[in-house]
Amino acid sequence: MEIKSNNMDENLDIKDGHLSLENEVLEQEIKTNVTEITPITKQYLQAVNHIKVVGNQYFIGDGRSTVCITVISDEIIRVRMAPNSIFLVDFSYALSTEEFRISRIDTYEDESIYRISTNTVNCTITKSNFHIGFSDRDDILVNEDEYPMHWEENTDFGGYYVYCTKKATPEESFFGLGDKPTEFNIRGKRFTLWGTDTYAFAKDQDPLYRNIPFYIGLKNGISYGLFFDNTFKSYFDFGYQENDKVSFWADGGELNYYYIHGPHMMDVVKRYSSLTGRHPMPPLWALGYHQCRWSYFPEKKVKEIASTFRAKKIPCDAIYLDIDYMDGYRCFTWNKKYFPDPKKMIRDLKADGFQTVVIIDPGIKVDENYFVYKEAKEKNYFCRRCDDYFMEGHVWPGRCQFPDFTNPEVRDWWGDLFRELVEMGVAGIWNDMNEPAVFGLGTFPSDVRHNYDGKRGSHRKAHNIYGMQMVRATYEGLKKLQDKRPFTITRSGYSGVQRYSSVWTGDNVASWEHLRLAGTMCQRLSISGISYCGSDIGGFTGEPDGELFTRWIQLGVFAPLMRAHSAGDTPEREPWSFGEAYEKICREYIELRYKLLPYIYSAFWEHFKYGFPILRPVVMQEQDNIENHFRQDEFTFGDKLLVFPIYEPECKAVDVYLPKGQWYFYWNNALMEGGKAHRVETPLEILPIFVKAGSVIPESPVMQYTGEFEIHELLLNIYYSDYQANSFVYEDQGDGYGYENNFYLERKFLVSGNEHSFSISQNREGSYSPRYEHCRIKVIGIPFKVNKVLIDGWEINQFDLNEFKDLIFVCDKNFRSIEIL
Ligand code: MIG
Repeated sequence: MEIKSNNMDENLDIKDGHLSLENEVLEQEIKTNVTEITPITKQYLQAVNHIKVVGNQYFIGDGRSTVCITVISDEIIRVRMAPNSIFLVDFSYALSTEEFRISRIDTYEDESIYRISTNTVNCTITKSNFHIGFSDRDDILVNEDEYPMHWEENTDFGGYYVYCTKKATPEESFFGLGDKPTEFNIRGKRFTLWGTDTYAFAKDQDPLYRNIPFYIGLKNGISYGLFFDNTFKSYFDFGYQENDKVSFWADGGELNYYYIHGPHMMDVVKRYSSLTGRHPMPPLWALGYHQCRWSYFPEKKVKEIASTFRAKKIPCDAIYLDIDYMDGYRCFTWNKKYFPDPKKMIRDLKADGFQTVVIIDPGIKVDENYFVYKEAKEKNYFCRRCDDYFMEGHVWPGRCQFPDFTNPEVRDWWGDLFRELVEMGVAGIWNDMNEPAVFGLGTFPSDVRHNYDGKRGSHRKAHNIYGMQMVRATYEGLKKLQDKRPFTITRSGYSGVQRYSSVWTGDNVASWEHLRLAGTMCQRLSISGISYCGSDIGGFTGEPDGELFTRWIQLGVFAPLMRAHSAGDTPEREPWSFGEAYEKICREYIELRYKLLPYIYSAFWEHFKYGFPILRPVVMQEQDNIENHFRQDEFTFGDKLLVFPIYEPECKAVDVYLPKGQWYFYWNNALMEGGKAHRVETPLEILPIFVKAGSVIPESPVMQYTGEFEIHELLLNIYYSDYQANSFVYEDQGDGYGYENNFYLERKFLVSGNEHSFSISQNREGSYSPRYEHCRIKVIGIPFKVNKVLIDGWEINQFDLNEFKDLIFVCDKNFRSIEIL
């Protein structure tokens, strides 16, 4: 590593090779020097006049301000700006602990530029104007400043509004930013990040619940990501104000961003998820179908819903209790009139294959006779206003106070409150209202103080991470209290929330427009690091008709989280609520979900282990094709199944674009050529699903709930291709942490075919061995007449061809190779 050191900056003090910023920073927090400077409008970085190198950090200054550029990995470069050369405490709720690789760093300097290069990215600083640019190994400029970074004194609160403006080229597209209810490609739009309770939100409404300051740019076939790790209210403008500029800015904090190189969108998303983490493996049951409503009560009603699922043979794994299960909406209590013996009810439900998930909100009722309130009050765990008054506000329980989840001690305490629920057998926790939502006010006033993990801050700084810290406390508490994998679902979240929870898209509406939004929003969440997501099937508010509900169930099969939910003032809404014709189709699709569970579980593993998003928009498969930048209806689940959900009433047919390669239409195995669109008929019972040629798709028999019975063989559907293709199938115990200690099985398949033969090889990783002994192999689409089947070199004499010419045979689960001639 070649490091050139330039003029020393007197403001920075180096001890043992480390910058000692801590002390200065603390001082900065207590005594800002606002008064010494006359209020200014925007200030810009000036010409670079000194550069200092400390390890992989490059401090570049203009005499007043300093920018710190850090090489995080070969593909990730971090940029921070300190207007008065004093950096804030370096602390982030977003980052996970993954370690990165830096192969080498080179620097280059001449009169006009300073350049820091890894083996994939160059970060170039133009000295005369302090513009920062990023280019790839071939010197293709990928991203560059339009203006030098700038800021403005915040005379009301201290600190600075911080701004960054970059160039947007005419063909550039933008994606990401979490849950925005708008078109998938966000070019031409402006957004705010400030988590908000948005009941019955409208298309294009902004902001919604989540705060994900990460976007992806794509131009000329090259993609990059930008993660602005700043928790203050922030803004993103993608060519809305001026078509050729992209800006992001925040009301405070540090201008602190990560440039993430591609060139492929998949690389960008994977690297972003290395930075901010991934959802651990969920319990297998949590990938089944969930039934929710505001609210199922009393106990009799809950049991009636559960037994109707079983009587009608509609699979279901989870049932939810919304706020009415509590005593006067007091968290961690039960309404004993409605639920006299919750432990027994939960046990009975479990015996019938149902897991119980209960809601917990952040508002704690002010009530001297309520143990949670008393404890938190004694321990001083509630949030306070600037003058030390408690932060009080009305939510469901009436007058409430709110734990400060940004205090690690509060998080520990909160986590432990779940002990009784866990002992009762509750399997999952649903955290709602954690933006936080307050009736009337919307949210907390900005003067509310937070511990912010000892770094201190007002609600201006903590608002966007409050909900995430709540569900973190919930998740970490559950993890300590049980050996099983926690299941959590949250409404609010900041980047990194995926380490602790699944999310749902919030209070949507029973309309066709919202069905389409659900499809787009889940894809967007998925590429924004939050793969474990879903929408309220059927629409939360309003009333769907049978057709809309059925189409939503179909979409839901292909959402990582499949949950139906509805508001209390709407008619009941279960898969059987719309008459038999709809019920039949809903059942078939929920059954399809259960058949696909081994595939869905494998796609989740691919997310957890390798960082692939579960839902993948078409642009991610073929980013060079500019038309794909605007495709938002179809997407793949994992990389083998492409679906085109139907977003319109009485839709007779759709034109589905299939990415290059060959695909089989799921319903009749017709082979279709990719790289073009195909017209597909779409009667209500048909959701267009396509399987990539060369795929190995594991299939489970239909069960009424996961683990209902042991399987005695695993079905592998193998789709012939005349090219090589990889697949893998993941299995483990379905719960617990064995997988962290190699106790799992990852089967890696390689298939390849030509006009006369087709072969399948298997390699296994991990020490788990499923109980069944055999695989039933079904090979679809063989174009030649089958004469011979060899398993590990031995010819077998038993194989069948069914009426569709699928080749079917049974073999040992540990086969190494199969040859079909
Ligand atoms: O003020 O708990 O988004 O899913 O059913 C409404 C009642 C509070 C909002 C959630 C919704 C939930 C509802 N909650």
